[in-house]
Parts: sequence; structure tokens; C-alpha cells
Amino acid sequence: MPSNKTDAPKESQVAGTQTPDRANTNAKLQSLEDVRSDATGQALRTNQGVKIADNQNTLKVGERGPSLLEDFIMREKITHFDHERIPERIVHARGTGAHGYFQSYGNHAALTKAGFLQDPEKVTPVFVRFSTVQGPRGSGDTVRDVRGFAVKFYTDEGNFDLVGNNMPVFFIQDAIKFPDFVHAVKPEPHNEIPTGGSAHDTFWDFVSLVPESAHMVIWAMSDRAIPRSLRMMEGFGVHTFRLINAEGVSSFVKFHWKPRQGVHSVLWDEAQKLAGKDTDYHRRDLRESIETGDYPEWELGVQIVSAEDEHKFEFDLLDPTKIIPEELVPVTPLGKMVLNRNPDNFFAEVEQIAFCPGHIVPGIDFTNDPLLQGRLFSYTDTQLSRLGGPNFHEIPINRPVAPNHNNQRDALHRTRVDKGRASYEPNSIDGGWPKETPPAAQDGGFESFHERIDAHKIRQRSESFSDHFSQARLFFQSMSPNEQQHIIKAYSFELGKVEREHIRAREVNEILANIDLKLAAAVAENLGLPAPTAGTVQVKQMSLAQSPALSQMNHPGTIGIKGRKVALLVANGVDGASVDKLVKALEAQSAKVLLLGPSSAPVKTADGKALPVDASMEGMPSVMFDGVWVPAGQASLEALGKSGLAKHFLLEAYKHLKPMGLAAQGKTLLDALGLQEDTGLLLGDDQPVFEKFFEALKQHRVWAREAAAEAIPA
Ligand code: HDD
Repeated sequence: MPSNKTDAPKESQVAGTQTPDRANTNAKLQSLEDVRSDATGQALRTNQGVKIADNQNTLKVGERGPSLLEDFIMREKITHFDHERIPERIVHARGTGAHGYFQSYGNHAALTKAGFLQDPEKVTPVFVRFSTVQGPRGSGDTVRDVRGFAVKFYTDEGNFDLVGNNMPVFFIQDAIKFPDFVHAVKPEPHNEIPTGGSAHDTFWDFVSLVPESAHMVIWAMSDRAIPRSLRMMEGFGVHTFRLINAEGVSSFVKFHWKPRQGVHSVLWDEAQKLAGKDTDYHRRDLRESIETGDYPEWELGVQIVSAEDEHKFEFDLLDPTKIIPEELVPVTPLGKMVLNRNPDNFFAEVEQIAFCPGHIVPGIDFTNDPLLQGRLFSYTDTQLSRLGGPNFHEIPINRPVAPNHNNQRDALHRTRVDKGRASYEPNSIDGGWPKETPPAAQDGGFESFHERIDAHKIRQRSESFSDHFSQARLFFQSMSPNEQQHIIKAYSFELGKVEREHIRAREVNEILANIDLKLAAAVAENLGLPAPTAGTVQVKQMSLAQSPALSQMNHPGTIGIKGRKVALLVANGVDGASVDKLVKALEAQSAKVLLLGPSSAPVKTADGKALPVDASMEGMPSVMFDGVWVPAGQASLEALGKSGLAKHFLLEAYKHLKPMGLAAQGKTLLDALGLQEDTGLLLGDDQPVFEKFFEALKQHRVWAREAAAEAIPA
């Protein structure tokens, strides 16, 4: 949970432009400013600077004659257009991003010499890119998938990239299996289906044959794979890293991002509908929240394990399919990250940003996790084809704030003009510059941790990596009953789409039965398969039976209902005072309120005033909201009761367990819909009822309603 540390910098110290110490941020903004182009008041010109007189017609022989090859203006324009697209990322192609800053809560010198973690006054600029994994650039935001959570810290000592996911483990233990895994999950090669999902034969074929994937797959079948918002996801560095202090003492750490907004998801039915009703649901939500000043915030924390304790756990710290349960090692907060600026140009910033887990700074180091080791090679390599050569670090979004002089020269797309004659080291011609910096306690050259290794050169998996089920079991058994049901349904849905019965059966008998027999039996029943009576392997019993930190229910966030989206359904005859009262009450909680009418036209209030609406109920369906309220006004309530659109809106919100409220007069409408009041379906007009509504919104969904909601048609 985000802490309430008192030494945390005040919001006013860092928001806006009056911040006392914004040197780094300003340097980064300046580096982007140099290349930012504003065409306001400018003449239209060619790339060579020639003013264009006619941008409507190709140069032709006569009005109706053939076009001329000499039309350099048309050819330049079309040639550039023909090459506008670059290869999309092989994985994580669909994404969005934002600028922000990181600030340390204090001086963490005992843990690391990394400069950006030493000084609470220092503001380090960051850029974050969130993504899905499987789908192409144009795929839906709300598909069931892992979400990428990649952060670039532009520190004074060079760029540090924390390239993580919203799940703390991974599908495989060794990078050499990555192409196999990705080929299996990607759309199938013969028909390029499915887009943006894993419910198909090749994925389940692979994961049912590879038990090391069991833990990650159960995370992917949980609500974590269908987040409500990118703002409401935890982030994880996944691997164990090292932090090194000035004395050279190394600690093992796992990185965590904890959202102040809480950890929340949508329901599977919502996710599927949103993929059609608002394909851009997540990127829109992030952009709008930043635009309206509702800056998302995460706390960066680490689980710290001293070098002496490396082997004290029931699992191997180097195995990326394992978590360290937070009950065993709590997360120590280090600082906070705030996202406060949207990109100006999606391509230049979100598409061209290039992350690499190998981008680290002094005070941070790798471990021998074989997945991490392979990643250190893969990311730079992929940029060569994606961004066209080895100079991608010169693209403005990738440029470090720190200077980066060296003797690397030329290559495609080189933009820097290197001065001097000597592009080698040592040299005496240019005074020997640029020169090495010996490692030092602070601000020295990078030095790898001096790890002693004495071993044979082999291709072999460590025996300590062989337990594939105990943590998958811990995960399932730590879920609330609602979350467990969602997991059962997710496996059943996905495996139900698998055509080959032997693959379904293998997943149930050889994977699920080893995780939890109740889980296996429930999924088997939904697939019409016999329930397994025993697992196929002896699963190690973990000393911890449950880890409450794994359940999203235990992460409501620390900002109440700030930023939650509530729809007010109105029609002609609505009571203007009732609308006003609720809008004021919601705005006082910093929730977002939108008025929805039968169409986009204003409605008339009971006292004859025109009340503009934000959208129609069709334009913004219930799946786009966290809660819904129906204000008073007899005529309005009657009109809504006759509108199929309004009734569907309310029934769907009920089905999706959303907090709902109706003015007391709305009882007839509620009865007509066949709905009963519950802890989150409220009738009334006064503040105590509003308070209950806010409390239900804070809990995100009315979980106790889930069984009753089953009966409502989807
Ligand atoms: Fe990866 C992109 C996260 C394993 C190879 N990965 C990529 C991105 C994220 C991750 C967030 C998108 C970055 C962006 O927004 O531009 N990847 C992970 C995590 C992993 C992981 C958390 C396991 C712990 N990845 C992994 C392995 C390999 C790769 C084992 C290869 C051996 N990943 C890539 C890549 C990508 C990439 C092909 C595609 C585009 C890119 O790098 O820049 O190189």
C-alpha cells in the first residue's frame, strides 16, 4: 500500500512550473523543445524549404492531361507518405504513454549509490509506456492480456529503464524460450486469428506443455489481465535486481509500483464490450485524466533481501516465475512517480521510445536470472530493425539528460555532428578526450558488481527452478471467492475456444490439477471433461498458505473516488435541483460526472430550463462508467422507463456490479426493471445516501451482488 510518509515532497513543490528544483525536468523538456515544431503562422514548404503555391493539384500537361514526373513537390510528398510506417514492436505493439517525474522520499544511500535515489529535492523526468502484449498497434485496449509497464528515468547519471509488467512473474524461465512463447501466443500463422487474445490452440498447446508457465498463466486468467485503467495497475520489475551502495555492498531487490488509485479491474463481459464500444478505452482514460489535472501517481518500492539471505527462501531468487510474497518481505517505499504531461506527438514519443532492461546506472545491477540476461541483448537488437539503425538514442525521446560523448561514429540516421579529429581512444590529438571516469563512491564510472562465479559452462536448468506449481496454488488460494470464480470462468472461456480436446484435457489434468483440484474440477465441468482426482506431480508445500497482498480486494487505493466516472441519466422533465445536488456532492469528492440524455440534444428540466448533456446514452454506454445515478423528476423517470436504451444502461450497470442510485421517486422504475436494492443499489436524495454511494464506488464493484446479477442477460 502507498505509505503516508511525512518526508514525501508536497504536491505543490513539484506540480506546475514554480517548482524550486526542476533542473533535470527542464533539461529534458528543453531537449524536446529543440525539435518540437509549431507550424502556426508558417508558410507551407517542401522539406528543402521551398514555399508551396498549390497543395491541391499535381503538375499536369493541360487541365485534363497526364501528370509530369518533374513534379518534385508531389513526388516528395508521396514518397514521404509511402514510408510513414515503421515496423511495429514484435510484442507490446499496442500502447500509450505519458511524461512525468520521479522524486525520492529520502536519501537511500545505505541501499544504493544511484543519484536519483539520494535526494528528495531532485526531480527526475520520466516517460512511461503502457502496453498490451499480443495484439498489433490497432488492437483493443481491454483484451485479456498482460500489460507492459515500462519506465524510462532520465537521470543525471544516464537513462535507467525499468521495463516491467503489471504482473510480477513471467511465462518462461530462460530467454531462449521467448520466441517459442511469442509464436504460440501471437495470432496463428495460417489465419492471423485471434487479434489481441490468447484464447486459441497454439497458446494453450504451448503452456499446457510448459509447466513453468503455470504461475504466470493463472495471473493472466485473473482480473489483473483486464485492468479498469492503466492508472489502476500495479507494476513489477519481475526479475530480482541488485542495488549497490557506495561501499560496494549489494542487496537483492524486486521493484514494485503501487498505484495510489488502487488496483481495479473490469469484469470480463465489460472488457469484451469495451473492446468494441471504445477500442481506445485505456489510452483515452490516461490522456483525459492528465488533461484534467487528475495526475496518476505510483509509489516505487523495493523488497530488499540481503546478500546473506539469498538462499533462505523456498524458491530461487533468480527464477522469474516466482514472487517473494510481501508477507515474507514487505515493500519498502523509495519514492513516487507522477504522470503529468501528455505527449505532443504520439509517433515521436510513444512509438519511437526504445526501452532496454540493459539501460542501468551506477548503483543498480543485474542478477544472473537467465530471462533477464537474454533480455539484455534482445531489446537493443530489436531497435535496429524497428528504428532503422544503431543511432536510435539520438531520437529526442530516447536522448539522455546526461551527456553521452564517446567514439562511436556514423551509421544510419546519425544526426549529431561530432567535432574533432580523433574518434578513438587513447588519442593524443584531441587531448585524449573523451576520457574514462574511474568508479567512485559518487558520480564515478559504471562498475559491475564483482560477483565471484566458479562453474562449468553448461546448458542446464538449476534444480532450484523446478517447482512450478506451489506459487500458482498460493495465488489461487489467496484470491477472494469472487476472484476465484473469475479465474475459473477465464480458464473455461479460453479453453472453450481451443479446438483440440487433447489440449484442453492436458491443461486440466497436467496443469490445473497440480494447482488446485477444485479449480481443475470446476473448469473440467464447464468443458464437459471428467474432473481429475489427483495431480500429476508432487507439489511442494509452501510454508505460507495465503498471501493477502495478492488479492486486488486488498488494494482499494488511497484517494477515495477521485477520478471515478459516474453517469447521470436524464430526460425531459428532470428535476434540475436534484441534478445539481448530486453533481456538487460528486465533484466535492473529485469524481467525474457526465450527464447522459436520450440523444445528444439538451433536455428540458421540470422548470423549463435547457440542460445540456455530455453525450447520449448510446454514445457513452454504461461500460464506460464506474457508477450511475438517476436524479428525480417524474416525467424524466417515466421517459427513462420507456426507453430501451436507458433500461439497458441500468440493467447492464447492475450486471456489471456497479454502484447505482436513484432518487426516491425512482422506486417504480427499479421495480419495473425487476431490481432489488442492495448495498450498492440505493434509493434516496440526501447526503447519507450519497455517502453510501461513494463508499460503494470506493469498493469499485458491489461484489455481494455477483450471484444475483448472473440472472441478468448480458
Ligand atoms: Fe520484453 C518489449 C516487458 C521478457 C523481448 N517487453 C517489452 C515491453 C515491455 C516488456 C513492457 C514494451 C516496451 C515498450 O513499451 O516499448 N519483457 C517484458 C517483461 C519480461 C519480458 C516484464 C519478462 C520479465 N522480452 C522478454 C524476453 C525477451 C523480450 C525474455 C527476449 C529474449 N520485449 C522484447 C522485445 C521488445 C519487448 C522483442 C519488443 C519491442 C521492444 O522490445 O522494444 O525486444
